[in-house]
Amino acid sequence: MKKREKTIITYCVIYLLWHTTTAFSAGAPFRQLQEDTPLIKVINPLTKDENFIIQTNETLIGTKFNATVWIYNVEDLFAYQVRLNINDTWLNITSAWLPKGDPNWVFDGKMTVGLNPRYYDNDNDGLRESVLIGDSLLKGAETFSGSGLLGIVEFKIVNTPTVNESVNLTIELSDTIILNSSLAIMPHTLVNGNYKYTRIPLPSAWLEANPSNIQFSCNKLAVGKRFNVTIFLKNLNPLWYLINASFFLKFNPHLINLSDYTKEPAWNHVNLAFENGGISVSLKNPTQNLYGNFSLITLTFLIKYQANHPVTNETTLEIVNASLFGYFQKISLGPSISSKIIIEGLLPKPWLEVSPSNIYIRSAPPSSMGQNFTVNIVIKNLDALWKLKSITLTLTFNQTLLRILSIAEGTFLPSFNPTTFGHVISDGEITINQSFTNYPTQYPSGEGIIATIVFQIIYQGPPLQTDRSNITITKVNLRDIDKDIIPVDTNKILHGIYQIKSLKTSTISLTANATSVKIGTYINLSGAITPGISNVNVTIFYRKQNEEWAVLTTIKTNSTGYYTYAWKVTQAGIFQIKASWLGDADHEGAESNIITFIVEQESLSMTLTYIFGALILLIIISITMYYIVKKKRFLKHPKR
Ligand SMILES: [Ca+2]
Repeated sequence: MKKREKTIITYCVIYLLWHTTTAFSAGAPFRQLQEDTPLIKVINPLTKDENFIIQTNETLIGTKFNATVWIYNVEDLFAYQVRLNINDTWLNITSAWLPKGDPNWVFDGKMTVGLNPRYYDNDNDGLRESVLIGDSLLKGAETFSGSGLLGIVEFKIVNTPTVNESVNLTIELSDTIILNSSLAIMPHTLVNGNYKYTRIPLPSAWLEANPSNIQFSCNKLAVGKRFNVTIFLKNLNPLWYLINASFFLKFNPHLINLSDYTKEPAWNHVNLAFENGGISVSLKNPTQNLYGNFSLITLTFLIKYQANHPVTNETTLEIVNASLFGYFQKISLGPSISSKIIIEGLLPKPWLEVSPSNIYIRSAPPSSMGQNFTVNIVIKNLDALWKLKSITLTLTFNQTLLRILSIAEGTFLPSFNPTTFGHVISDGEITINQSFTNYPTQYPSGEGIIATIVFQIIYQGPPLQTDRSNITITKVNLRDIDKDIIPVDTNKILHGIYQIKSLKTSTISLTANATSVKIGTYINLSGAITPGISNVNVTIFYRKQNEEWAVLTTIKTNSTGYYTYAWKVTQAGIFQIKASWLGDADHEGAESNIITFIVEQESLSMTLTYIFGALILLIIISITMYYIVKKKRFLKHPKR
């Protein structure tokens, strides 16, 4: 097509549009509702319908709002014009434009004539009561089919009704023309807009945090747990036309922290700012008119702190400084409803112990090889409120030194309810599992044995070598009836340590100077430790026949390892004695041979000697007396 020809056609269309208005408007055949014909409709962009309803107790003079004009179900649209008429007592048409750049525009992205709107103030009062908008494609351009935007008109409120009154107006379409690519006029249907302004206040809305109460009990580890709180807007009248909402959510940041949030899809713009003592939330530009009860945002919190039982902490999630705006006015709000977060202090934590925790074996090799020792795995400080259901624990040990001979279930948990018990032994590791078969009727509390393990010593090093194996509780997993983890006081877990020190051997000798002594006399005992070890204790034991061993004395060795002791025997009978020493850091102790000896009563000959001696004395005394008597007589009767 030649440029000149194209220009002529274009001018024809413009002429048609802009100079035949009166002729077509008089005809009005397009107002008849016909199905399948294109529909031209005034649309409120806030509500997506033809109603422009303002309800407020305020005087919104000067407030501007937009109306859009749409066409639906058109085919082969080449050019259009639309006139919009209002009552300029109440509204003024301040602006109108073709929505260039808007993908909804029927001629978006196409070359058009680009006509400017025409405004009408027929009564010359300075307020425009009518506007004509339209445009045309250039000849040969691809025409539009479907539904799209024709134009946008801006109104300003210039008058409002008095209190408790309403104003109803029609935003009227007239003089509408739509042409197809043959420049033929297409029949169509019109739907006017309705404007209603009512001077009574709208009911208040309110913000509400949900759930209203969240509680973490003393038998649940709360730190690290997350919970959600949704902030709802309730009772929002659709005539508010909500466009933004902001509020501050106050809480104790020592107890909880915001970790995440979920934005509602209706909001184009969400902004969260962390401030001291809370979060400020700002929402803008919903994609639709929101009303009724709906959620604004869902916040995910993380628990930072939990006190110890019985202290309980709580924080309110308090909605303060809420400010919501509708398209025409600030939204009136009733009192906000807060959430309360209660965090009960955590119960005292249980822990596990290897008992005995210190296994120290000293012996000369290879005497400990093949020997056994037993350790118990004990749970301590268990509060019934934990509602323990199962225990899984793992122990590690040095499998070159030790091996497991047996693992037996402890009596603690079975004393409360029936249990299952199992264990798995792999390389240097035992995993034990014990749990109640059903929900317990009585929860275990206190302390007791979970398992009894018998270890066998399978290696002993050469003398003076020490070998060690930790018996370490590497994993503990206590679960409650909800299968939640029961925390364990890891600082108090007591691991086991096994040590074996290989010693040098020693011997101890014992000799006595007699096999038979008389009561009241001494028997000399002596001996020596080999190798000679000075200044160590030797204990001498004795027993009378068929009686228990008793300690006779403890004495020290001299510088060469000898010892001596003189025992004064005070009791008659057959005695046995032995000596032993406990060993020292490097030597195994030893026990001597047993010596038997007799302690005799005083002998019969001795007794006779005494009697004989007494007789002789008596005789001497008798003879002496005789001579004394005889001499006295001689002195009385001299010279007889
Ligand atoms: Ca006017």
